[in-house]
Amino acid sequence: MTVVAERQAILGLGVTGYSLLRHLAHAGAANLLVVDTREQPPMLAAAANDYPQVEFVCGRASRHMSWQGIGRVYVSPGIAIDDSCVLAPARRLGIPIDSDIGLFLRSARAPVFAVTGTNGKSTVCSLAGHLLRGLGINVAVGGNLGFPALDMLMSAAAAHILELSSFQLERLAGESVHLGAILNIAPDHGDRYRSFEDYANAKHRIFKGADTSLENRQDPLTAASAVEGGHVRLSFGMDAPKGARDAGLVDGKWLALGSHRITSLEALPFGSGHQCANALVALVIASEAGADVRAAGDFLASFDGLPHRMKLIGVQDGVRWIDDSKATNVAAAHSAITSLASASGDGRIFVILGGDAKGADISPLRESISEQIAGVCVLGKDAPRFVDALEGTTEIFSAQSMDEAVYLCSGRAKNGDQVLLSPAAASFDMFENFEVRGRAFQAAVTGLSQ
Ligand code: UMA
Repeated sequence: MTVVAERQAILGLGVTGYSLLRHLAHAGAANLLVVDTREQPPMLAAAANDYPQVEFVCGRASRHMSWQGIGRVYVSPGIAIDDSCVLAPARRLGIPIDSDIGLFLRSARAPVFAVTGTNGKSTVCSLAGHLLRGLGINVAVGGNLGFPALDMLMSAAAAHILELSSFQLERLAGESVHLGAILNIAPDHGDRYRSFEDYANAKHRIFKGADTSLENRQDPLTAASAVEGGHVRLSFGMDAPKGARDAGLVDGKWLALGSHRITSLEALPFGSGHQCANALVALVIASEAGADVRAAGDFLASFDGLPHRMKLIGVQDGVRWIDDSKATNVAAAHSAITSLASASGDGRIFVILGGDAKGADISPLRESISEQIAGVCVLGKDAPRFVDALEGTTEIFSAQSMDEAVYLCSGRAKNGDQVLLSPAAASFDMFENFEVRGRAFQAAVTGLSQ
């Protein structure tokens, strides 16, 4: 009898789909099918060149294709499984729906330390990786931060640090991680979830079956319920650690793991804000991964941060320009604006806001617009919603492009002022992603001096 290997399909040909194609082809899968609803998905040219034997169905053709004979479909995170028209026939046929993260978790040989949360997860994962490498542990870092999870399997790491978005978590079946952390939960992705509760539930999926759960003592929404918590329940927060493996601040200035003081805030290039919380999570992860964290202080201090997160990108005529393009939701922008205001004394601040607000309620941002915020420039698809939400708080002006936004702010800002790009919205209405938006901001600022 001849055994015919089942045909596997990949839905989505972005970063994730291409990593799935590489992984499955490398594992010897024959007869693969790649489907994408876009006419020209980003990785099509590269994938078709590398895998000429694979069938690609893109654009309009994807809506009329037959799913008969497909044994499994791996769906990219950008596709909402319940609402996808192209996936509807596959669902009707009962074809198992899988994901790159499910496949990664079933394949990984080293323990997986997974991090989710509305904000800060890429920074925490990168910082934990920096810390572990510095402390002598061979670690791979990947997931939602851009390096696809399956690519981590190509190196022989002793531990995997995995950033997970709600989109990736929502489609896991029985797979679990060694340690799952939730940093914070605030409204985001309102265009994808029916309710905030659905979004929070997707985040909490990280705790299911985990050996260890790590929650934020200052954010009750991150707390594991009695049924979801790992065998070991750990926490972090800006107060003193509760247990020997918890992280916290002692006497308001010592970063500590249990009773061990690791380093003082004075020795670090950041204050007691969210970057301190990020450092506390990284400490717990490094310690749980087996590192001796007594020497962690130097590595926390030498972490340079990630691009497009509160990065000073230039000083022109005494005006400081700060790129926080990664602030794609209201909570992130609120935190950026208020922390910059509290660190800036009386200096005036201009803020560039707007883009695709993903259906979010923008009105909580009114609280961020203190007297120091001398003006708000709005741009992008939801600019009128930002104007409505912030009316009466400060001067509000509109721009049609990033160049114009920078130009309008430069005309108002004087020596000693700061201009902050922290949009509180996704970038997809005007840019390919938040990185391209941040680079457009940088280019416009550079252009001011030319
Ligand atoms: N799309 C289609 N048709 C398709 C397939 C995709 O229209 O057939 C659209 C999606 O609706 C989406 C876009 O194409 O708007 C990209 O979707 P994708 O699933 O192909 O994305 P990838 O390129 O594989 O990138 C994904 C993550 N993107 C999303 O979840 C939207 C990346 O996170 C992640 O870095 C990458 O996998 C590797 O894991 C980005 C992101 O914005 C940074 N994440 C969101 C966030 O952080 O808030 C969740």
